[in-house]
Amino acid sequence: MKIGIVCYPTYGGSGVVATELGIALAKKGHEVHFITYNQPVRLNALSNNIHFHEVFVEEYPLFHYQPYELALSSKLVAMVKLHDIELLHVHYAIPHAYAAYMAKQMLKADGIHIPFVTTLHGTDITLVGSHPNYKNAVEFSINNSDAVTVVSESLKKDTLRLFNIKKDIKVIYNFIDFEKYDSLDKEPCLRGNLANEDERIITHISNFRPVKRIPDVIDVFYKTQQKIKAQLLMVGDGPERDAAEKKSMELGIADHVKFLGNSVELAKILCLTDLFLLPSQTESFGLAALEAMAAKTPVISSNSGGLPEVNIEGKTGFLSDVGDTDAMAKNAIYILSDDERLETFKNNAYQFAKRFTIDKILPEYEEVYRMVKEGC
Ligand code: GMT
Repeated sequence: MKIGIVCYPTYGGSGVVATELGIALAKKGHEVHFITYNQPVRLNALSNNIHFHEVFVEEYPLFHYQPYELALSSKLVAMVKLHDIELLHVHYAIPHAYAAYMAKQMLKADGIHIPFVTTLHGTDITLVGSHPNYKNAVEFSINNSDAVTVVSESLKKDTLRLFNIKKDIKVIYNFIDFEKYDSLDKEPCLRGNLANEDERIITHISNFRPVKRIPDVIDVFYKTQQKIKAQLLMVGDGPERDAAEKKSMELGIADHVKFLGNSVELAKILCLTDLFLLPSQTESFGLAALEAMAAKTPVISSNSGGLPEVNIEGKTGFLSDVGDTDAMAKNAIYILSDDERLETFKNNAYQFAKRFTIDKILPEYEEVYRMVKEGC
């Protein structure tokens, strides 16, 4: 199939899922066209089957806001015609589903029928999409998609609760390409560069937005390191980073907290990690937690959104109410205080993550593609 993928090309989970999906589809012989404003950050596997088309938005003094949806829908029309793309798969509703709907209508006027699949990722529903400023347009573009997928049962419930949805919504979980993680076992883990031998390594990875509750990450670590010698690796960047650096200085733990910024070496960082922290306010799935588990890392998380579908209480880690940093620290200490127990949690995390292997998830997307093509 010739598939056009639209996504945010950044470090965010929706862009990562879209990119990894495109790479896997290309490996299976599909022709994949990424159409977005920058080359996706994880798109490092250029091959004959992968194409990238950049959407340009000209600066024009009249425009207070540059019309990205317009440029995107025009580009979609042009690329569908030029490359005979058979379907579009848009990740994150705003504004991608809206642009795909417009492209579909424009192509229809030329006698070309192109279906589009919309995958909802989380904040496009729970935080931004349901805001009165966007709600009508988001609801319209979801209802006019040829198929709609969401990344967890929890997000399906939220979508149905927040919008008047007339379409079937299919749950297709986030996934992991285990090849990337399993091959790490063959490389030496450079733990010594980041921590002393008697220290545990605790990691948090995110875009440091308020929804990730970065101050809670620092709190949990602060309470944990009072009982367990440890280092905290803070990976990623975003609006909450400066305050977190300041807080770790004020708490006198700055020597034990390393802010590494954005990294494309997540698998390598996770392979030397003992425990992953994800105390988010809301998380439709928690791809970062799954990536940690694939690297044999147990997870201490909040119990919000889809996290209980990924992190299993007392098995792959522990879940607590949002903001309950005492409980999170207590559970972190419990896992980290005993080598044998830590090993059991690590193995459980890895085994459970296998349920989300790309080999199982990819055919689910292919099935949706077949369905919308046949319905065309
Ligand atoms: O985590 C973020 O804030 C980024 C966000 C995105 O849309 O890029 O991630 C969302 O999509 C991921 C992939 O489907 C999910 O695993 C994340 O849980 C989800 N984030 C939230 O719901 C906050």
